[in-house]
Amino acid sequence: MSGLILNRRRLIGLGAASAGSLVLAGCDQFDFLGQRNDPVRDFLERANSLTYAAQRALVGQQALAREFSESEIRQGQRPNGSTDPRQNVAEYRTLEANGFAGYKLRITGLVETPKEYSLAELQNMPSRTQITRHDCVEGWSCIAKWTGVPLGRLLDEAKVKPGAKFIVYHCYDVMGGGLSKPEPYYESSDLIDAYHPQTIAAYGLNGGALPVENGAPIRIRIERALGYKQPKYVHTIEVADGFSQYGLGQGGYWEDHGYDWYGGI
Ligand SMILES: Nc1nc2c(c(=O)[nH]1)N[C@H]1C(S)=C(S)[C@@H](COP(=O)(O)O)O[C@H]1N2
Ligand SMILES: [Mo]
Repeated sequence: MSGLILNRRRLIGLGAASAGSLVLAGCDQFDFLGQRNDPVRDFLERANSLTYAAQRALVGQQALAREFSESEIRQGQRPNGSTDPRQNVAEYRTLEANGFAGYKLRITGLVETPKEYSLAELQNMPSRTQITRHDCVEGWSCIAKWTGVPLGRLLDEAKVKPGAKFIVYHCYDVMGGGLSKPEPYYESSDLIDAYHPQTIAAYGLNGGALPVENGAPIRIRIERALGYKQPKYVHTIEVADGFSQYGLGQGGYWEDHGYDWYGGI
């Protein structure tokens, strides 16, 4: 897989450290990176593959993200990005108005048995709770307690087919792009991150239900990745052999607008 990424991204000898500090400058400031031939975007893109290869080699495949104690939770999880899809997504508005009783989390794509889970079904499955730190590229962090179903269990129930390489996470919220070409938020990960023991489909935050502003009813936590790789408002988890067919082809809404695909920390 890293071979594919290295080819596609034309690895050249750029310092991962300097790319990292550039990324830390922030989400919102990078809106201009959506422009295809922006020099800063090109720089980030070339640095990506190096970051991916270097980080995968350094951290090992199943290294755990640091977990914290209850006393280290200092504030609520700061809402960022989309915080209320009720405003412009009718389907989401209806689901929320009914306490998400009609919500289904779908597992589709390269699986032997496509699955659908209601929120209650997910809440009745064996869960995992973890206190971790969320790092946004805008330069802020929050320590929070997340509860959810290990994603690996859901993937196992659906039985991932051979040939699967990526998981694509589809969200309800629409980021822009106009009426003719709406851009729903989406993300993707490799199978290593999807099956990582701390990767969960989360429905709980700091001991309560996950609020709308933080991604209700389900958001994915991939604890060794940056904030934008933590998709909120997820309705479909699609097993795929590539991600070029989704969105603008870079593996996520923010990736389509210039961010690193791997986004590891
Ligand atoms: N669906 C969706 N997921 C999303 C976003 C978004 O706008 N829409 N923003 C991302 C970014 S940049 C961050 S930092 C976190 C914010 O999560 P929070 O609101 O729970 O703090 O969600 C990520 N996942
Ligand atoms: Mo973020």
